[in-house]
Amino acid sequence: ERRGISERASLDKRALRRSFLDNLLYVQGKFPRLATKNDYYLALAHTVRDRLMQRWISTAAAYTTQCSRTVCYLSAEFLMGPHLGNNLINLGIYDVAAEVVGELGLDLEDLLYQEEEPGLGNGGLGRLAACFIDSLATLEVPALGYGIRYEYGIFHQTLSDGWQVEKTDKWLRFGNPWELARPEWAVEIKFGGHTEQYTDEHQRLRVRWVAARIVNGVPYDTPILGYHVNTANTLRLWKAEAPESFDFGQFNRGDYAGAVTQKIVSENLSKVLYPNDEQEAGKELRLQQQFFFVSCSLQDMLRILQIQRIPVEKFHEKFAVQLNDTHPSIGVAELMRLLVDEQLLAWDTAWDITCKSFGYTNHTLMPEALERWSLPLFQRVLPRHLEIIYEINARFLDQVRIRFFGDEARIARLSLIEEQGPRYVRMANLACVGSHAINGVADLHTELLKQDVLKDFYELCPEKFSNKTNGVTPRRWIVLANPRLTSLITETLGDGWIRDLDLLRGLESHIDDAAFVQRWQAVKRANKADLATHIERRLQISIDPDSLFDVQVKRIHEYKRQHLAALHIVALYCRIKANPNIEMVPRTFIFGGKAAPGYHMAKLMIKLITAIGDVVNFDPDVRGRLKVAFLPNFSVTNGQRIYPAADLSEQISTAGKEASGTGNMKFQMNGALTIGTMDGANIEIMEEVGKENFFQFGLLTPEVYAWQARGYRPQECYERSPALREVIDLIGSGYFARGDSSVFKPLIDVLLRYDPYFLLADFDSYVACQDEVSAVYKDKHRWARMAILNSARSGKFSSDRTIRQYCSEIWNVDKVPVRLLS
Ligand code: 26R
Repeated sequence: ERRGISERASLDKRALRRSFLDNLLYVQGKFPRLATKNDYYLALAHTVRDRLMQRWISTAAAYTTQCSRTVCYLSAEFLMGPHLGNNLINLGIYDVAAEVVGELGLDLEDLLYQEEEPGLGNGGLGRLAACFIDSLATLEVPALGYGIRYEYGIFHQTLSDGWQVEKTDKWLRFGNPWELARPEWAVEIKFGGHTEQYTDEHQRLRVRWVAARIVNGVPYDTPILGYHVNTANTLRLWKAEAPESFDFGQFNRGDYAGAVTQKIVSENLSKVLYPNDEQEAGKELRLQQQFFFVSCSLQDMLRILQIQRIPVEKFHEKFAVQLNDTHPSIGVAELMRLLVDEQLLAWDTAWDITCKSFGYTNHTLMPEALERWSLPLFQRVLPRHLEIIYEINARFLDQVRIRFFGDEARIARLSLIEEQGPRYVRMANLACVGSHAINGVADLHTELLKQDVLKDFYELCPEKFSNKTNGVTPRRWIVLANPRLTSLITETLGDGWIRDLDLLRGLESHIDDAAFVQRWQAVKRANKADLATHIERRLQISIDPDSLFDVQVKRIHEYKRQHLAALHIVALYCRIKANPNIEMVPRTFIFGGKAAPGYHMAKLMIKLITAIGDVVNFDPDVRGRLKVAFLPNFSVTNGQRIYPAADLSEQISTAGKEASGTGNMKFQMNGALTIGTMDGANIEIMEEVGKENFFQFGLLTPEVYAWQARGYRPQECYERSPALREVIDLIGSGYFARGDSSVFKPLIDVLLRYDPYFLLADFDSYVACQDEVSAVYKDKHRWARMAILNSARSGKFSSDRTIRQYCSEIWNVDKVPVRLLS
């Protein structure tokens, strides 16, 4: 053993084995013959956790003594995925851990699958936050992720008769070895009540917020280790609890049940993650959740300032606070309240600090996702914040009036308050006014923000706007998810690419190396065989690993157009039925994704896909050439099996609708080719890989706008295209619903009458492009070369690149290397 490093933190194999068995005994209280698989998982998790502690403490010590400038990433969602495998990789002990458990007769992969992933996010936005947290640690940047410790994460999806059924996600059922509660840093959060004016001892007029209710926020910390560095940053998630000190008796004298009710009401705050895509103007609990975690986090930052003896006037020098969409944007008003009402700073000083602290990232162009809160609701929950927002607005609009003299329409659009009809607080406007930087998440998205959604703010302050194209972490999405590809790349290039993904360009020079191409094909074939086995077990349908794996995994939404892919499958099916001997490249269509529980059309899209599968998979005429599999409960865990096995990545949103997409990048890295529209980051993927290595189709954004302006008649597309007509008529006839024509009528009616996402307009172009895909796939060697080039040119889409840009262009933070304390 090295001197100074205790056995409990040593990375050598003997020490790991001893810790593993020790933890089984002392943490799980089991001996091997009685231990369950989950006991073994937890013993291994604690073995890894022990080794994180030294790095975590060393990191905290380095940041505290150096008073480092720190990124605070505020996000209502962190979709982290399982921790164990990622930590093994980042510690560099994945292989030795596999040996240790292997020698005890266990299988590491088996143990990894025991972990219930923390599904504390809906999709893209939450998973982006997780990739960013990984990259920040790997780049050794001081950072804290702040969010909510939901007791129930995103619902678990099952299918019943092809329909989505939601089950609650009890992820904490067997405990969570990755978190530490820090009750000593709990904070108090106020709700409701009223405000009062008073004069302080200097005869100054001040405001006091007299709350109706107080809730405690208790932080739960999870260490986030970077890849092959000592940096272990913190993900700090807040749990709501009823305060012990709160005197319920005062309100419910002798009413014990009433006091218990109060406790339940308090704890409801962090009970459940809201599935998005729901009309939510009336969701009081969601506003309370947002305020809860934002106030907890800002108060925590003030505590950190105090510990480091930094004056509150330097808040913005210590912290760069990023708002992940508008969900945490109440932070602008809350920081003003903390600085003005509690720290007693002058308004102008406080406002300067606030604007210099915040940055705002927008993640959607969908108008229904722009958050607003009705005034009565807002007033009821946050009376003081409404006053503060009025004051911010009055001062802001004074400036606007001077710049745009007499332009009342513009003033109404910029106002933080929507005044036409029922009144609302506009959270995107608050975020824009209170931030020094505003960014979109792909080139096209940022341009559309400037021209459209945030046009008025762009015209007012163009210098605030910039683009930061999204990225994903190659540690989870290549190294952990695709060990076969990782070995091949590392044997070819060395392992530098894991920290510097641009080095994948080195693969290009191997494209004419027959042995390399053959190994590449073998990796993909093995990954496909694994997924085929998984699907056969789960869904009882046989899958041919040599068929083209055509994959669409993402949230189910009309704008993402899973139903366009469904129309294509039916078109192929019609060709077979018309001519059973037709030559056709065998395809396996794999779908995965959750529909918001209240989004009926999305649920019907799932039913359509499963219903098509139920016919196509068993029709003898098809002779196995088409298979359709809807994999239930798409999640980070399932994604890790799916991306590495894909041949074709479906990125087919209506142009101008998908802000970026990040799944598109995970597919590309793992050597899938993309069929896609010119939307979001697809455009940048095509720029990187070249047109000749990308299957592009569909209307461009300006064409979509032109069709809209002209008055789009989907019925005309239907009448003009015989193939489309056949497909629509077959679905409409009830063929996929045992003759019941009513099942898919709502979906068909929307397409023929309105088709707001232009499926019918893009159908012919999509089918023609898919025919091109099949033609290329027949030439296996050509396909492999294109796939290799896709991987080789995916360096831009590492979240390390994205985070470097945030660090230098928005946050102005530098890395702080950490020395291990012994
Ligand atoms: C307000 C409520 C209705 C709501 C709607 C939509 C809440 C949350 C969302 C999710 C949005 C904000 C989201 O996840 N956006 C996705 O962000 C990804 C990361 O930037 C992008 O890649 C993806 O294109 C975008 O849809």
